Amino acid sequence: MKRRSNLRGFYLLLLFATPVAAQDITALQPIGSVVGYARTENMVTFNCGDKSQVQLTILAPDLVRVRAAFGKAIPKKDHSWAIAKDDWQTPRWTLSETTEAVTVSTAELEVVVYRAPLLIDFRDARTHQSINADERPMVYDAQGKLASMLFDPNAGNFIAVSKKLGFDEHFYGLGEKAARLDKRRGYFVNWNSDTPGYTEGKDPIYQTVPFYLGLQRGTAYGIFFDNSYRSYFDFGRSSQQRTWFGAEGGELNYYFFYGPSLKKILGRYADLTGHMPLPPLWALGNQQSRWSYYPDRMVEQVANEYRQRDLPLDVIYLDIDYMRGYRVFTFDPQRFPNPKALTEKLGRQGIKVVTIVDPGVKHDPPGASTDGRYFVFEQGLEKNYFQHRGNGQLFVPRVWPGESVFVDYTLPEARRWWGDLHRVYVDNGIAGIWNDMNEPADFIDQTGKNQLDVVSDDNGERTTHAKNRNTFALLMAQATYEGLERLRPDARPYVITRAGYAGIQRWATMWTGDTNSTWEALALNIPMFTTLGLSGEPFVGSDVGGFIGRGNGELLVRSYEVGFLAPFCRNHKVIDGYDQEPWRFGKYYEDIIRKYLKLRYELLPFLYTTLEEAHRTGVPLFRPLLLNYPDDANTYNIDDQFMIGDDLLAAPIMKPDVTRRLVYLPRGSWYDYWTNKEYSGGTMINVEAPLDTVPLFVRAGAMIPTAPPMNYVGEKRWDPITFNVYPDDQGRASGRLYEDDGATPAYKRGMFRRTTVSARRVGGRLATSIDATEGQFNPGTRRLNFVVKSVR
Ligand code: MIG
Repeated sequence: MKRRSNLRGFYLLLLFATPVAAQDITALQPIGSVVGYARTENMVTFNCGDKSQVQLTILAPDLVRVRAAFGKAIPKKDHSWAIAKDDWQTPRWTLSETTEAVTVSTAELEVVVYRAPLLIDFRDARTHQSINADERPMVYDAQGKLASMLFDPNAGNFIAVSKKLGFDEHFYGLGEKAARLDKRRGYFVNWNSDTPGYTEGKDPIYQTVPFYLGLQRGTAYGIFFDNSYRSYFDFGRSSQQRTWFGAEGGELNYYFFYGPSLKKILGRYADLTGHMPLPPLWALGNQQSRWSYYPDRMVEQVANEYRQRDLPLDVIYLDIDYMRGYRVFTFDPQRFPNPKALTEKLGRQGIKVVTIVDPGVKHDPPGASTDGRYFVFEQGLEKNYFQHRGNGQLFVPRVWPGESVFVDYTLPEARRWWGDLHRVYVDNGIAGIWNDMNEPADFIDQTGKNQLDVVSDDNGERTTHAKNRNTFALLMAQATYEGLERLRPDARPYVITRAGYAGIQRWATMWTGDTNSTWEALALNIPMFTTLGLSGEPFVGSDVGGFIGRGNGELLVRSYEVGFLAPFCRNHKVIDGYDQEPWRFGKYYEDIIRKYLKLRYELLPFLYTTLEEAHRTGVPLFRPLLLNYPDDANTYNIDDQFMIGDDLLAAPIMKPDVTRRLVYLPRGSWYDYWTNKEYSGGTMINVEAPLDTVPLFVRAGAMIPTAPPMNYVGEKRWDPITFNVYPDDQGRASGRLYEDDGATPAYKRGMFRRTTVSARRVGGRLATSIDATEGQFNPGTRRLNFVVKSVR
């Protein structure tokens, strides 16, 4: 008996481990061969024997867009919710042809389109080496062969692109995935999903970013498959030769980015899908949340506790129980009778309040509830802004308020209305908005099946859920961001989101949803944050301490030892979970947490400088080592170390009872942050990491700006600003400091100050200098200190 059941377990395991992607794309119809082509100022359109068309658009020397339509002409209509820039200045390009191929060349890229079969090969224009090439022609499911396997058989035609899998090719990006950094041999689905308690391998989860980077021997390219339908990415899982991506419908539409550097691609991707704007500086402060702090007195207690214990805090969150019966844009009159008085009181302690706003609007017609009328439902219904099913019925999902409705955010006037509704928060002194449940989740059915016939206006196209699910959160966040911008034009909006699509960085910070309070979940923090950074989302974080389940002091401390360097640093806990504020496990743990929170505030000038770089260049602050060392293959799979900017390397402990670990230091020299002990890089070292110590290293050659420790942003001025000087082997170092008012959008008009500093050895001394300043912002007089960490 026993034996048999064991065996069954074994077979079950085998079943789950079998690496098959659901779709066999090799059985699908290939696009026809080229029979002719036509060119315009920035495009080449190929006509195929089967009436299909393929179009290349030359956007920049390193950016070419590929569109294809199967069995028909490329539609005139061309729209994407993700694209921020379409006014590209066409670079110089040429076209040449042979009997076999037509080649489009820019200064950096050569796109060879073979005629028969139609295969595209992207090459480096200087070396003529292939960077990325089709493994077979693009395919479409002309005969509906995959229909039975599709999530939504009515979505349209399955389409896919196959690329040759490099023998030594690594894959990064693809947004929010519960997976390791290198996606090689992985298979992923994109379909925004509410997945509480997810563990490594769970897929899909909350967000969809169909953008990935390929890296082979230091040379990188990027592909953004701008298709919001349920999509699939196979990085060599089902075949040794092939990587492919496809979608259940929509257009075959992708952008090809050529580096060769990863950082350059990230910059271009940010140009295309939008740069992250700067958040208010306080958003980099420490944040505390709980599902749910109520009534108002409890919120005050949490704030007081933080202040009495000398723990830094900038933000407290109000989760769903602040509302009157979960009605968004209301406050519960018993629990929060005077929200304005509350935010003012906390404001005097230097603490901001952020409220949650879910998409579910309570279905609440006049007379339906005994506790008053609900203007949001009534207005939205009257204006006809809510989603309907194909048969014209109002779509009524069930979420926290019970029966609810969702806004059709594809309607510009509905977005405006929704944004304006935030006046009630702004008038009550609420500093930011937290969008949750925006996959959108529906308790009736979390898969999305119950929503398939829901229609959105979608620019008058009236498309279904298959196209609109993955962009729902993007548009809701946009509505929220733009609303806050209109209501408070002098303040930078602050929006946090759970779901999203490519481009979400323009509107919101994100957090990684409902994690577990486990070591396994903590270990996922680093590959998830670094991956998000490589997917155009620089401002990310995870519930510090983990959301679901019961942690302990050790886990909480180790979690802060990662989180204190995450862009978004917020402790948050599920409603029925054991309390998790920094003091909950006793003084020993609290003291360590205080040390790291204080250190975060000291490092704010460095973090803010690096965040501004992310805003401007698209290169994230929280980085995998490979982003700084793309030609060092030792970095390609590091899931347990990260860097902040170019200079700070952290190697946290993410296992219980462990107080030592191996740390890989890339080439160059490094300083132990705590002891200033110097190490030569390019090797693995073994270091002590007792509970109160996260191994931290500074790159030799760096100058790290720090401020005095403080308990909230603005409590003290950044005076003095200390440049911590870590000279390299030649006795040189350099650094940067970015400053602005930290609150208003004036930085967009040049009201910032960027200071470049350097140091060099002159005889037996180290000479420091301020080399250049840029921008019109006047930070006022402040002392600049230079602290030299080594005498060499
Ligand atoms: O169905 O608002 O991820 O952070 O505390 C759960 C209650 C809804 C999920 C979010 C979590 C939040 C919780 N929400």
